[in-house]
Amino acid sequence: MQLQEYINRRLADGSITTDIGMIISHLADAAIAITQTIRVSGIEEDLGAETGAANADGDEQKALDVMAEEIIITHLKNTATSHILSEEQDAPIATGQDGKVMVAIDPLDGSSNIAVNVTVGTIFSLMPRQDAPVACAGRDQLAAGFFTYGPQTTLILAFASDSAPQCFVLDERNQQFIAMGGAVEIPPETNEYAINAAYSEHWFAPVQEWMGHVLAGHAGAYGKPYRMRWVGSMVADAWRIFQRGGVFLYPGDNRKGYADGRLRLVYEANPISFLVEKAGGMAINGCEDILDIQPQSLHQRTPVILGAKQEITRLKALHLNK
Ligand code: P6P
Repeated sequence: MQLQEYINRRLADGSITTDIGMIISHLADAAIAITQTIRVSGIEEDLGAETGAANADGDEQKALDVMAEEIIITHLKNTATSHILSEEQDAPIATGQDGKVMVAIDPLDGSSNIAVNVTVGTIFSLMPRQDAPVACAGRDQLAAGFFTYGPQTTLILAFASDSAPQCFVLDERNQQFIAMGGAVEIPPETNEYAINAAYSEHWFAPVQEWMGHVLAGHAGAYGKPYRMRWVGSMVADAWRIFQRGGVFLYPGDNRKGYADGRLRLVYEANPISFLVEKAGGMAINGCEDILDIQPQSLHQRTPVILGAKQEITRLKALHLNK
């Protein structure tokens, strides 16, 4: 089934509004345009090159960060999107549309990987318009999802009315997203984790203790061997978890400025946590569900610990007991 047919069926059964359906359709068109731009990166222009500018959080901007954002904003201009809340902008962009929906975006997650041909992606969150315009708590999102630009361009998407996310893959022969597999479910148990172990000296006690049990394998409290993956693009690690299970951790640590980790609540953690809970997993900041956090600012960070329910339950207990 093509994505537009999937959207049309949801419109017909009343589970999504016309505004939501149109925004998703336009985001998909933007992702196709970004895919085509990436395919010629390094041929016509090095899109992994730094622009010399930095985004609101001080991250070095790459050419593709800027181009991806421009493509997305252009595609959203003709929808019922009232504001765009972007990682690349200090403040929300008012589109001038009298729409009921705000869209938060990380236009190009993992952009440092562009220059080395590793999967990157676009993360999006659809929220009810608020006059501030301030982002809602993650649990109140209208829809959320992300695209990956890797060996294939893919999409994982969930609406508020869904009981599970749905995945799509771009058929580049006809530029159509095609539904793949059924309802996505994260198995409650796993032996695969994603964390940047280079920071282990900086982790706080709960993560240190959990990792001690994990690395102890059969002799440890969890009694089994694990394996580790770390792509350096959250969308790539998350996509793997939605396909074969696992857990992802970017916890807070004692590095200066990293008490709440590196990832942003509104346009990274919230959309992916929304998908994770829809898929039967858990997403916490250590002690509480990420989706229950009330955003205080657009670029605020949060520790992110998400995926298989059994492991996340263990990690939550370790945080609550500390
Ligand atoms: P580190 C990419 O810059 C990102 O925001 C996430 O996509 C990714 O998981 C993380 O940062 C990688 O961070 O500290 O390992 O480079």
